[in-house]
Amino acid sequence: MNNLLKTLNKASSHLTILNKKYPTSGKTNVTPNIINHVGLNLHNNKNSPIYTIRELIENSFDSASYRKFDKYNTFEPVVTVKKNFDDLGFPADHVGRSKSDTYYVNNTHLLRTHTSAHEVECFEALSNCNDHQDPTKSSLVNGHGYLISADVYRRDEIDKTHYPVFHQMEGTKTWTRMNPETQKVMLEEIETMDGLMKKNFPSLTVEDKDYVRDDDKHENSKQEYMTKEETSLVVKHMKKSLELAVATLLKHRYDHDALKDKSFKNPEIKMRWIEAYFPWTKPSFELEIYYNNEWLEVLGCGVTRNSVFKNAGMESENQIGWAFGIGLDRLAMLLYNIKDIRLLWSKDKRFTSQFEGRTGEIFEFKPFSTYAITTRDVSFYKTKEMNPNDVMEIVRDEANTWCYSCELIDEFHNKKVDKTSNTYRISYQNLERNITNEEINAINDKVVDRLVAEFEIEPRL
Ligand code: FA5
Ligand code: MG
Repeated sequence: MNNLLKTLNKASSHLTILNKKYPTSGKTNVTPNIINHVGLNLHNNKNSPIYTIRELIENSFDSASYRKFDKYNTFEPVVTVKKNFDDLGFPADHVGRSKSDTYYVNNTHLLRTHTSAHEVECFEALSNCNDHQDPTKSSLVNGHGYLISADVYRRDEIDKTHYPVFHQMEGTKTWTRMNPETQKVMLEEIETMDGLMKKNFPSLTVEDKDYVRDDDKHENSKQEYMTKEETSLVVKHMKKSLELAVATLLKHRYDHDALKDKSFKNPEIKMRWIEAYFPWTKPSFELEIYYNNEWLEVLGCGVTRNSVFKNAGMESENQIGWAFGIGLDRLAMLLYNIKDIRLLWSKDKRFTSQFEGRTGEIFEFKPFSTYAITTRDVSFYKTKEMNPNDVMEIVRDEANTWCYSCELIDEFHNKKVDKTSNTYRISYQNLERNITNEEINAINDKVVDRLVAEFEIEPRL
């Protein structure tokens, strides 16, 4: 693996992803292990829980909409820096752009870090659609939206809720302003969604401050080109659509529990809205749900910025709309009670057999025996700047799914030698069998060798 990586980064002038050849550059940091995940597309695999979560959310969005959402589920993951960051207004110094957070193919291309990378091209497609009932009119008058599901890639920490590849669904809905029909359809849809909520989720409570800021200096204020009333209407439509989608998932799980256990009572579904920041929406929010005695963030969203419409060549002052991005893997883990994110990728029969032929169902995953977790501490003096994500990446590349977690557990400055010491604790576990100490030592030695070769660390014994 070590040599392969060197080949990728240094010697080889090209690398191939999904049969396409890309020239490499000094910025290239995508590893063979990551490239091996490209094309697995769990969101399109009927036997993966990710597929079911996607489908249930898609159905929920269509259930109350005048026009069904356009679905995009096969976008390839290599995109330009322009699509992933520039078009969305990411500032030049945003941490998301750094090599320690993002997998770069070369200077101009990367593995998308979120499904928002496809917003602009999907808006371009939307702006050319006609209304399905009246083809003389643009579909945007009465509202038209799209849903994109895809694999996304982030250089991140390693633990049981983080994996460098996960899946997101993006969605937006957009209308033409200043048109009496627009407002009527928006209000009708809100009413339909309200009706569905009251009927299907009588025990749902939502904590929401429910106001729109009208203060140009505030980061989360309404946009200048929209009125307060319009903003309010778009936010309301967005929040209802998202509450309905998430509540639908929870209900599927509770219905299953009730079927298994006659005394099971539907718990109260609790959600809350928090203010957030994204460069391409304003105002922006996050939705959290209360599940198993904890508040969990499930999605980010907001009112689409005028600049995004403009970048898609639309008559930007004429458009209003919302957008969201939701993580499918964490929702799957939550609803099926899958405790380790690596399991989603497992080919072990004890995992896959529980999902085969059960598309569309949410149920309790039955955990199977797990194997020992073995820990190794790696201590060293740093001789140059390094980011914890760089260490994680080397561990991930050498150990692949055998790595359960990796964390920086100690850092101190030794005044006598004027050096900073770091200790990382790496936990190894194979989900499918026991691994021997020799196997673990071999991997751990490779990790240390790589740290010496690439970061000139001085190992401490
Ligand atoms: C985004 O990625 C934005 N693109 C979302 C968005 C879209 C906002 C459109 C506004 C408009 P964020 O980084 O918070 O935001 O990720 C969105 C969701 O993806 C999170 O709420 C979470 O559910 C999931 N997620 C994020 N990081 C991980 C990870 N490492 N592993 C699993 N799921 C993750
Ligand atoms: Mg977030």
